[in-house]
Amino acid sequence: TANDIDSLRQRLIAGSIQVQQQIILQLADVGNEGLDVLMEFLLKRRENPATWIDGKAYQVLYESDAPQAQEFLQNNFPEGIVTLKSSCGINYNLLQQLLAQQDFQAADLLTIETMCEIAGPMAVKRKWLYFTDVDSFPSDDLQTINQLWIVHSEGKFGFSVQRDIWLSLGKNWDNFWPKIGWKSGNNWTRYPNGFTWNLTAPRGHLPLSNQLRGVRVIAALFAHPAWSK
Ligand code: UYC
Repeated sequence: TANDIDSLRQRLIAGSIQVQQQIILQLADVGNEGLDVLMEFLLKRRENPATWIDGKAYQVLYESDAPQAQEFLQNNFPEGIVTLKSSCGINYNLLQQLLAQQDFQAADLLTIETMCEIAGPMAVKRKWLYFTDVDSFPSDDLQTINQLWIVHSEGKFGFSVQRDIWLSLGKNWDNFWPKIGWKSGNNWTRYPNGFTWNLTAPRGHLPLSNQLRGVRVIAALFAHPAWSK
């Protein structure tokens, strides 16, 4: 009823993050009125940086086959809900789309490729990064990539999520790898099929950084000034 919808609307605005997540799932199940509430919610919050709660609401609309939802996204969020800022002319539209589709494996590959593109033609040819490449990455671009991952993964994936876990473990790599599912006992997780390419993965599981050439690249990533502002 209209009353029930209104109660969901109120709790969506005022609830804790856990409540908001629950309400979004309920709204997804009640037809057009539910979609209307989610659209109103996204519009109201668009002045603020998108969080994974916005991402969840976006995701419901994105996955809906209701024409009104598709039209709404086309008109209001044609490039998604994350501001795709770049200081080096990179277009993050495809990464946004892959993450909106929850194609985490393709998004992971594109993330690595894009970071090589930021580093320049030598890195693109080499297909991997030097830690000195990472030091000079623009913060804007790292923040865009990171926010795209966070917003479309219920806050589970992203470099800053990995960094927080690593800091909470006293920067201990041997404890970090098993914690995010990159190692089990003495065994490194095998690329690509050993990894979990969906939201059942451990927090911090994605994006991947190949450890074949040591920890310096990921250490440079975690030391980057992008995370401190
Ligand atoms: N791979 O094992 N990885 C590759 C990971 C290691 C290896 C790519 C992550 C350990 C080889 C990605 C882990 C190791 C290749 C990742 C992991 C190893 C390769 C594709 C857990 C052996 C072939 C992009 C830490 C013991 C390519 C890329 C090559 C590829 C990711 C082996 C994303 C997170 C130490 C032989 N692995 N990688 O970088 O470079 O090539 O020879 O980390």
